[in-house]
Amino acid sequence: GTHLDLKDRKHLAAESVGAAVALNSIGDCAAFDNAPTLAFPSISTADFQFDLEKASEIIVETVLEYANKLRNFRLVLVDLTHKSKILSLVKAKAAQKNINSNKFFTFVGDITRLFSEGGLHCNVIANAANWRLKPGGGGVNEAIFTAAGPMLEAATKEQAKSLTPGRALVVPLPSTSPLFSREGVTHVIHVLGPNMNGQRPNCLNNNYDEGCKVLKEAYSSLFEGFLSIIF
Ligand code: AR6
Repeated sequence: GTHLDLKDRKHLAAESVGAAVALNSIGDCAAFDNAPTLAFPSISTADFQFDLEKASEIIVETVLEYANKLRNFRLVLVDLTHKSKILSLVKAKAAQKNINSNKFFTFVGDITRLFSEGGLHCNVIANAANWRLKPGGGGVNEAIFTAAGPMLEAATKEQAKSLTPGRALVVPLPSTSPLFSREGVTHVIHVLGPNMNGQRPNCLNNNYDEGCKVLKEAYSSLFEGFLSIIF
């Protein structure tokens, strides 16, 4: 017959994501497939309304500083669609700077389903958090807390009650969390970026001198947190 059951559909979906992945990561070699990997969303550029051009500059600059520090690990910037402006900007800038594409690449997919739907092994994922470290609020924060289950909120509370802009918090994920068992994610790193949205707390009112400084700190704290896990 011509009808596909759910399993077939899932399989096809995974295949099409897989094809996109192959295009995404031309130049990858097998040796890096199981390297410790941090997947991270673009901090502050959606709900927090941070300028995309400035953010892309900071991402590439900070990745460059860390990419040469260590041999065997990967940093992956993730966004939901192929139309993502931040992914295009970062890709172009990373190519200009000749960053090793085995160590740093962009990837299209849901950060909570990178292995199950995208075939990408990531043992650590970053979250664009809020200062209360609470679930909800939409965006990647809501997606990660929902996918991880209530144990993420509990594990987060054990570490801290709030977060300052520019800081990151490493949270080990209980093995009972679906993110752990299904996706192989062992840690979530919450990151609080600078906020340019007047409807959200601590708005910087377009002060990009301060904003860029804080975003740079946020990525540095994130990458330091990742290194503290893998070494
Ligand atoms: N997978 C991958 N990337 C995603 C996903 C996902 N499931 N969902 C969103 N993105 P945002 P912010 C991308 O708004 O600007 C929350 O309410 C998205 O396309 O999540 O730092 C928190 O509670 C964008 O590129 O984070 C805070 O209050 C990136 O993730 C506030 O929003 C970040 O978008 C933080 O705002």
